Amino acid sequence: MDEKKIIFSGAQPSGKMTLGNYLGAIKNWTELQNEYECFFSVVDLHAITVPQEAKVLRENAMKLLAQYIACGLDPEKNTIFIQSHVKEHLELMWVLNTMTYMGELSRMTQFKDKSQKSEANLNAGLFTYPVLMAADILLYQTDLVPVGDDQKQHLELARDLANRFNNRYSPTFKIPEGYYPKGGARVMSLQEPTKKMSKSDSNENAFILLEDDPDTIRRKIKRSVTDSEGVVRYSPEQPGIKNLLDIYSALSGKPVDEIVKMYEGKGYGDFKTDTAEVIVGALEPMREKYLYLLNNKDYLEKIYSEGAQKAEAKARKTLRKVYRKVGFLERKY
Ligand code: ATP
Ligand code: LTN
Repeated sequence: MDEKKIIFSGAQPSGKMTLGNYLGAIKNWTELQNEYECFFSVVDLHAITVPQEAKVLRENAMKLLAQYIACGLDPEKNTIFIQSHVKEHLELMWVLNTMTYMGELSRMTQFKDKSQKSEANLNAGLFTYPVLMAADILLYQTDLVPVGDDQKQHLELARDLANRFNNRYSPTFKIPEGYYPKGGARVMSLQEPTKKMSKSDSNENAFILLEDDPDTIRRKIKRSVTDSEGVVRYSPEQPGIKNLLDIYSALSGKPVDEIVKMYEGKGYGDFKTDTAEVIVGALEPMREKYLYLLNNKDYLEKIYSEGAQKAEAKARKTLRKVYRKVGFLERKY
């Protein structure tokens, strides 16, 4: 029997999950879990490249784990774990650091963006962030990496590093491929629909959180920025309406054309009310499960502990090979 192909992905516990994270990432993961052997990590080591308060980071890591499961990732089928629990990620990162060129890292657009925004915190971790991400991926001999297209450049580095190591020593790492959402599903801000919906936005009306209650969702959609055309149409000139149509379509499974037809001759009021109900209908069962899971800390701890053990066993194998090829002495006791 053919072995299942391997998937690795992760999200940072740097805030609360938004509808953007769900439609751009986790929803895809749930669709892949039956066909592949999957590793999904809460990447807390990446999160501290931006200052975090310890208590909040711990809470967010637990919440993100609960969201993974509430959104439909089955802990029986997948390996779900906390990145900082598997130290091999850091050990492989060190080796890869010594093979990564400064020039490669300074060309990364995420680094350029983030370093401009946080000049006061231009730490080395922000610079080597992509090398840690490469280590995450390569440790598990990953075939496919489902991420939003903002991560393409980082994935390219992981591929380059894998090839570089394989050529310098001998074949060791699988070369991973990216797996991007169909149609590039990028959910936009509800307040400035030309910018992506981001959990770190200072305006709470700009995003919908997976943990928002139905009334909050209705209020945010009602206040979402549209335009003065007054016609529900899928056009780049109406980015607010276009974004709501994309969300409506992704969550209901109805094609955009069909939704546009349903609102012919009607104003934005009806369309917004119905869009809000589609979102509430999709998120409410997940929110209930999420709240239930958060009250079951023992269960969550069991999942992440078992996950770390499974992940470690796989990671250990790759790291042992790497250490041998690089020329480190083997431990004898
Ligand atoms: P921030 O919003 O603070 O910039 P982030 O949400 O982009 O952070 P992660 O939590 O690491 O950072 O992202 C997890 C995944 O969610 C990534 O694969 C990313 O591509 C995807 N993602 C994030 N925002 C959106 C969005 N608005 N639309 C679609 N996908 C998104
Ligand atoms: N940088 C990623 C999160 C991440 C990741 C990974 C994604 C860290 N390590 C490995 C896929 C594979 C982001 O989505 N912001």
